[in-house]
Order: sequence, then structure tokens, then C-alpha cells
Amino acid sequence: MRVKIRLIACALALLCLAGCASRPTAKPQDSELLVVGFSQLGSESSWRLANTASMTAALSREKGYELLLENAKQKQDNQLAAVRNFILQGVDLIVIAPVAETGWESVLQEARDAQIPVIIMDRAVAVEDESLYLSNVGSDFLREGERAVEWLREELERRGRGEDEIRILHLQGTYGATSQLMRTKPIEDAVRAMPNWTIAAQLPGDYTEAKGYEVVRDYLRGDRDIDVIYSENDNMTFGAMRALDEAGLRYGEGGDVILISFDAVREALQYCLEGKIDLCVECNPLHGPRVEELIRQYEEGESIPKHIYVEELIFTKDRLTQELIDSREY
Ligand code: GYE
Repeated sequence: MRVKIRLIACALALLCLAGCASRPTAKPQDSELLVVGFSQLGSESSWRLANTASMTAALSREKGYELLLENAKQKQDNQLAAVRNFILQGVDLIVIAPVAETGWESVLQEARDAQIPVIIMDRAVAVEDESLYLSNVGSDFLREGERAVEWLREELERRGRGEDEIRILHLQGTYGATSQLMRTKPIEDAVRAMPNWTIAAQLPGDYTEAKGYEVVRDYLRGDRDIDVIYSENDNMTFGAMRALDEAGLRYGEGGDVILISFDAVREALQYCLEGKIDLCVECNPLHGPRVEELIRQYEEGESIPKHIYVEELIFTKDRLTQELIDSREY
């Protein structure tokens, strides 16, 4: 692959010699760097920022990489354009954190035609031919959702509310994202199976605090009869907390609304320790070292697992300490 980069560099140099006034500056010291194009889907959440930081730290120059990072601002069209650009530049490898699952077939095929391997990180892609990518490193989002639902069932029993009417406000992440689809499924299944549970509403929060705040604020103007908020990420939860505060509704320990939140970033865990969030479902964003390891294995011709899921936990106040929160990386 590096040979390919050099060939393209030569071709560009020749083109410039023919048509440009000045030669491109040669950077011989960079020739051994592996060029990785990384299409990050956005910067919508604390999780995402931790994920980007993990990737830039793991794929640093010191470690032998040149990382070309493109932020798609939550738009798949931007991602497609970024990936096509990486292909044109002849990068050695492409990493995609896909905003939505569908719509990837053609561009992955284009990467394959150009013989550029692709690693899918965080969310998944729904393509029939899985050989279009090397590997998918992420979380078992379905398991996360199932754990949240199991906990809720047990918690309601513990509170002696197992038979009560339970109204759930469901805050959803970006539609079509694996993390949204897979966290949504278990709560919808549970509501179908539990005659006394209802989804009061499903609100689109796009994984951002601003949207989470806005939709919950507007919702509470019409209906305040809510027992649970099932929020598919921490930032939407923070927004919801603000809306609940303004509406004068009490949540968390001793409150009227049970708060369930996904990601378990430090700020959310802190709220959990303070008794404001009832359940934090962990989702680990530190994929940088895992991706780096995969690239290394690929370069060395080792066999690579198709799917890599990270071990994750759930946290309630009684399972947390300040030391534990302080020691976490995100
Ligand atoms: O939960 C959310 C982020 O796909 C796991 O995306 C990721 C999700 C994460 O914006 O905070």
C-alpha cells in the first residue's frame, strides 16, 4: 500500500512538473507513516469526543501513522464524500464510524476496487457482503439495551411497583444508527411483553444535549405523567434533566421519574453517585488501541476477527465510588 502512495505522489509530482510553477515539497521522513483516513460521524456527544481522542492518540505519528480525520457532522453524505476523498488520495487504510447502518454498499465497493481495506468502528454497516470490510469494532448495543430493561424490571419489583402502570418516555438517538436501533429494540419488546408498561412517547434526540432538552421540555408541557425516562445516551439525559428541573419534576433517588442513561461518561456517573441518574449503562468509546491492534495484525498478515465487542458494565449508585469515577478515562 505504501508503494501505491509513493506511486501517486510521483504521479502528482510529475503532473506538477508539467503544469505547476513550483514542485511539491517532498517529506521523506513521512514515507514510512501508514496513512489512515478516518471518517468520524460527528462530535455530538461526550462519548464521541472520547472516541475521537482515543483514535488520535492511538494512531499518532509517534506510533507510525498519519491520521486524516474528517468530521461528518452527523451527515452521511459528508461521510461518503470523505471516504471517496480518501480513496482518491490513495490512503493505506480507511476507518469509518458510520452515522447510519444503510447506504454503504457502493462506497465500500469503491474502496475494495482501489484495494484499500476498511475497518468499521463503533456502529455497524448493514451490507450483505461482509467481506466489504475487514472488521467491525464496537459494542453489543442490543445487550446494553437488554441489561437496561432487565434492571428496570427488577428495580420496579424492588420498589413494590411491579404491578403498577408504568409510563416510559423514550428518548432516541440518531435514527438508523446501530446504537439507536439496538437500544430501542429491547424496550419496545419489553413493552409488548409487559401489559402494565407503556411507551408514553418516543422522542428524537439525535444524541445531543440540546435536542434532548428541547424535545423533553416540549413534551412535558402537554404530559407530565411519566415514570421512567429511557434515554439512549448521556447527553440527551443531561438535556432531559434540565427540562425536568424546569418543569419541577423530581427524578433519581427519592424522585418520581426513574432515569436510565446509556454511555456512562464521567459526568453521568457523577450524577449517578449523587443519586440523580438511576442507571448508567456503560458503552466504551476507547476503540483507538483496538483499531490500532487490528491494523497491526492486518499489516502482519494475521487473521482478523470480523466482529469485536467490548465487555461492558452497568452502574447504579451502590456500585460507584468517587475513586472509581476519577480513575476512568472518559
Ligand atoms: O452512545 C452516543 C454517540 O454510537 C455508541 O453515539 C455510539 C453512540 C453513543 O453519540 O453518545
